[in-house]
Amino acid sequence: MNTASKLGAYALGLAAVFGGAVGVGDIAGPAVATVQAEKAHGGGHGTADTKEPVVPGGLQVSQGGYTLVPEATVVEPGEETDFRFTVNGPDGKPVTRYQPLHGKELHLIVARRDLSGFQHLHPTQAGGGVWTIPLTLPDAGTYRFFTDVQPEGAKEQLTLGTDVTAPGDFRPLALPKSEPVATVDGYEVELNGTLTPGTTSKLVLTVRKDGKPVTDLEPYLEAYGHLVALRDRDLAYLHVHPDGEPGDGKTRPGPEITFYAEVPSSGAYRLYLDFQHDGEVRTAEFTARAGDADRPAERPAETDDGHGDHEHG
Ligand SMILES: [Cu+2]
Repeated sequence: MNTASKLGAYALGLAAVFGGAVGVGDIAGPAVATVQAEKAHGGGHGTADTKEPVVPGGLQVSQGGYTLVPEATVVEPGEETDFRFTVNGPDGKPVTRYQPLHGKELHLIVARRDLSGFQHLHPTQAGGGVWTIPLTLPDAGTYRFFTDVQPEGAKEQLTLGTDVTAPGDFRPLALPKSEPVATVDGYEVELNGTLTPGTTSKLVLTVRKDGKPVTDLEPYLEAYGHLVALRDRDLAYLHVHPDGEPGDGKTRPGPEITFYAEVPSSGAYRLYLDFQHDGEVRTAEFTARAGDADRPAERPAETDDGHGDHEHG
């Protein structure tokens, strides 16, 4: 059974908006679907059991005939700009019609390439297929922009990615150490579960405030939590939705949010959990490691002299 169908089983009924192959926790899904679609196009359809090499989402600016076209790829740091872009279709023209994904036609995720400065934004259409969003890149550096979209007529959901640079001097931040509890605005979020490359891993995030479990999380974009994972060093992208939805009669509004995620390789990932409580969306961030290979990927946070990749002894 290949990755897409395995995850499809988990995704049944809860991620239909993302399309069957994308599903829950499926960094590999879109690429697998692409491979299969190409095979189908070439006349073969029956090789679903063959494990194909998979390109994770977000690494390409153009995929399946659709291309992310930013109006500018240089943005002054610390200043609000009107960031504009289009997604151009196979005919070269901006796409104007999209299938909503979790209540929005387009999700824009921004992170600096050192995995700091995460933003999850929802641009609006300005007409003619042009998307616009007031955006501030707080500090200098190169940022990765991801758009989650499903253009009408596209076979699947796509995550297109482009670099945008905020010019100036900057020092990359070390990847924070892997800690089970993240704190944001007085909330503590605890991460339980282990990412195992190539298999579906259960992650449970527990939200507390002042030491007490939060049991009245609010739906945000049709879910109690959204989890984005970015792979350290190349920013391969994974967007996971929880197991269960608000209003399904069994999913509780906290304190636990359960995700099923599959990461494509060992190494370090930065996880960003968006959750809403008391009318505000907050992001809890974690560093998580998948597998044991590639240990040097975890750059020491405090005592680092910038040469954390050296192994002694
Ligand atoms: Cu979004």
